[in-house]
Amino acid sequence: MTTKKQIAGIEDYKGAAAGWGALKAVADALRGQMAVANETHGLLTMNQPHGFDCPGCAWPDPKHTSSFEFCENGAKAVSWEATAKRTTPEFFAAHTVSELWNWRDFDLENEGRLTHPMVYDRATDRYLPISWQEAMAQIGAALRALPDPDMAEFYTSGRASNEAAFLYQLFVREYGTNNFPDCSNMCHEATSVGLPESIGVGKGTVTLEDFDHSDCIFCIGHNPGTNHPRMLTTLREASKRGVPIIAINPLRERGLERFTAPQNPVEMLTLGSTPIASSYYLVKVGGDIAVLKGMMKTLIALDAEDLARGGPGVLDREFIAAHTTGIEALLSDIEATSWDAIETASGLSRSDIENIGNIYAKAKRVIINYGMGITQHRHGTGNVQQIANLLMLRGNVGRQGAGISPLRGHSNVQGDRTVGITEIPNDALLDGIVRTFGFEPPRRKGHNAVEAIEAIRDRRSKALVCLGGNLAVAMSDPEATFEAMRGLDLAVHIATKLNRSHLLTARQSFILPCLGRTEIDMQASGPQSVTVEDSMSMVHASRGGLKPASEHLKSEPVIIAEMAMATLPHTKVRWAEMIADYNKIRDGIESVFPAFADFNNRIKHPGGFRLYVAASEREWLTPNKKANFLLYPGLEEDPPSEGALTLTTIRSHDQYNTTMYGLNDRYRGITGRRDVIFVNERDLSKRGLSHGDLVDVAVAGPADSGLSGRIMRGLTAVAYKIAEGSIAAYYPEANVLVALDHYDVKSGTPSYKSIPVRIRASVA
Ligand SMILES: Nc1nc2c(c(=O)[nH]1)N[C@H]1C(S)=C(S)[C@@H](COP(=O)(O)OP(=O)(O)OC[C@H]3O[C@@H](n4cnc5c(=O)[nH]c(N)nc54)[C@H](O)[C@@H]3O)O[C@H]1N2
Ligand SMILES: Nc1nc2c(c(=O)[nH]1)N[C@H]1C(S)=C(S)[C@@H](COP(=O)(O)OP(=O)(O)OC[C@H]3O[C@@H](n4cnc5c(=O)[nH]c(N)nc54)[C@H](O)[C@@H]3O)O[C@H]1N2
Ligand SMILES: [Mo]
Repeated sequence: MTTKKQIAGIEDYKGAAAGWGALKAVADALRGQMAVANETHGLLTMNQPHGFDCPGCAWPDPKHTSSFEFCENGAKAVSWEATAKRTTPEFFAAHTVSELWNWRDFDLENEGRLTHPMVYDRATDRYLPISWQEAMAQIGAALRALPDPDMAEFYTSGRASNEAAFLYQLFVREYGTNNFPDCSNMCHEATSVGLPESIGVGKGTVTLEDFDHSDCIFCIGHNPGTNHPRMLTTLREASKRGVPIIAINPLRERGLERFTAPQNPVEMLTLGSTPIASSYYLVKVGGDIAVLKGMMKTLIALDAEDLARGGPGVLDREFIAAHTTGIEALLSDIEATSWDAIETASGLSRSDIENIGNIYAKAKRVIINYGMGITQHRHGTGNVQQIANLLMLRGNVGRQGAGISPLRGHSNVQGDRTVGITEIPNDALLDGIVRTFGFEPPRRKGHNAVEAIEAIRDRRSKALVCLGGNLAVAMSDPEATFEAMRGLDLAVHIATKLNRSHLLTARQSFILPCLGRTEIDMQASGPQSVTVEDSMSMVHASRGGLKPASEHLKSEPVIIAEMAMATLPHTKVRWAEMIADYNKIRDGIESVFPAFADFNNRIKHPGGFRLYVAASEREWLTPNKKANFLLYPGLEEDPPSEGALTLTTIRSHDQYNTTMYGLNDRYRGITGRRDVIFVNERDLSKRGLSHGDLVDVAVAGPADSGLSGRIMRGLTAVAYKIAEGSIAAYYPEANVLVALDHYDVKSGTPSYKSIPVRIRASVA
């Protein structure tokens, strides 16, 4: 490789993931953020049996949490919440909303924790303090004034606890709508829609213990070093046992290549590291279906060879016969798919794919992990279902050491769904509500995230309540979304920190500050715990230990209950009782969802309990009571247009979704900036460009798809180890390139990871 020219803030990262760099990064993040007295307590009780659940990610805690499980990005998430900085009424008095709009997202949140309920005053263009009582009275009146409850949207971000989410869906359903756009709609919706059709549950089937028994692990389209760093410990153990770990990703991610455990002094002092992925395949963005079909093709060929030799074959015939339907159609689909087409769509050679297929065929117990690289595509649901097909061909579902493992995003996004945050409620949920609370919830389908924004844009919806998150910035097409949200009659944000969504003011706008998960939640019956569910269906308690950031904060359950009481004069729900003692909320959850039987007792057990996942036991909750092989016609999500590249949007190491902790992306060698685009060197030179050049990125046709005319100017091109034909930029900045209607039709998940674009030397 030629020596790269030196560009400010861009260099190759030479170290392993985690290690000293991680410790230094935490020290940097903690500086100025965390109240000194809080520091030790905050970090040391994280993910401990009697402490709080880390708000960072949804990776499960190991059974024996006796040793402190260190994670750089968890530490950042905690220090960001436990910061000593405050966003006070004085701050809002000093800055108009129009002025704040021009601040960077980083600077808005960096002001620290919100301290008082605030209401927008159009005359002065400022947020002014308001009493809780008055805020609730005005919100209740505004919601009651809507002619139809379906004209309100109720967004949930996945940090909300089970207790908060359960009360929220109860309030909203008693109010009369199923409009529950949530962050899951932008995240793992392809899993929630795809897996129930395949295996009857919309969740992963593995447990953390399965990783100890697996003899082959796949990591497809996720970046554990940054987004679920505690997973590296598990992968490292597996790697030391000699388990092949196969990464399929368009970018070379350092966290998947090598890892130094910060808890392991020997590795750190010797600067040693454990290799993680044994094989790394740079698939083209959007090329996963082709790889998966290529692997199945390999498997089928190996099976035929083995049968011809008189062997038993490599397909699990017993499993297929006893548990599945659809094998014939799948076999003909795979047969009809040519290697040429597979090579073109995946960007990998036939021999590479055969190699992966061979490793898969040899292994007895395989786990496939996947993340946003799989779900955020126009064929996201198809991707998920092809993963299920591949696993089912060898019976790799519902037995020890094997299974499907979607890595959830927010720390309780899976739990929120379990306790009723869904725009498509099933009868069991609705009947459970009738049985327990005695009111008739609406049964018609509500809006998902994209539909909610469309309804707001078209003025069909007039009110938006957000339980956390930063919907406007997280959503595709910010221009359309921003304008839509400015046209609302009512906007209510329950939040810990100020963000851009709060600045999109409606006729009436409120910011309601809440407790974070690290803080003591004191109610009439004493300090309260909440519960969360991780990626592997483990439910456990979380109890904060820090003094609240302000005496005016309320917990999310209390805010929701008070909003419900202010909105619903004839409510059937005993809100006051439930928020005085969260055990009563859990009694309600248990009564609506029998899977939570003996809820309050079971969470007393350190580490909690696992919810029953039928597919893990080979019970298939599909309409035909079988696991189904499902087809995806073809290989590509969009017909390639001449000269176009496919853009994917990714997270840096210093961000949590729309929250920026800093401007570095250490493992990718980027320091102090985010205005970059990662491009393969050959794609640069084909266009007469080189490393460090300023480029513009514009969405490529087809002209009638609503995709053109979107442009990002003046990004610095970084020659990077990325699949040819694919480029990557940071989320959320690159959302200007994603049209609102660019999503998976089956699940509504925006296709943030596959945007056809062209690049050229910048004219800015
Ligand atoms: N520190 C930190 N932790 C987080 C978050 C955070 O922002 N910061 N966010 C949380 C949330 S909500 C979520 S959903 C998860 C997200 O966790 P990830 O799923 O890891 O999310 P992304 O950063 O979007 O990265 C996706 C990975 O997919 C790859 N990729 C992109 N396109 C494709 C493709 O077409 N095919 C394949 N095979 N790979 C592709 C990218 O190169 C990248 O490595 O993390 C959670 N944890
Ligand atoms: N281009 C592109 N777009 C994407 C993605 C992508 O990969 N690419 N990923 C998508 C994904 S996977 C997701 S999950 C969404 C994320 O979408 P969201 O979940 O809406 O966004 P976050 O950035 O996680 O929300 C941050 C805000 O949450 C609030 N907050 C933090 N902690 C708490 C708390 O304890 N309680 C309350 N009430 N509020 C709190 C703070 O005010 C903070 O500003 O973005 C999606 N958008
Ligand atoms: Mo997510």
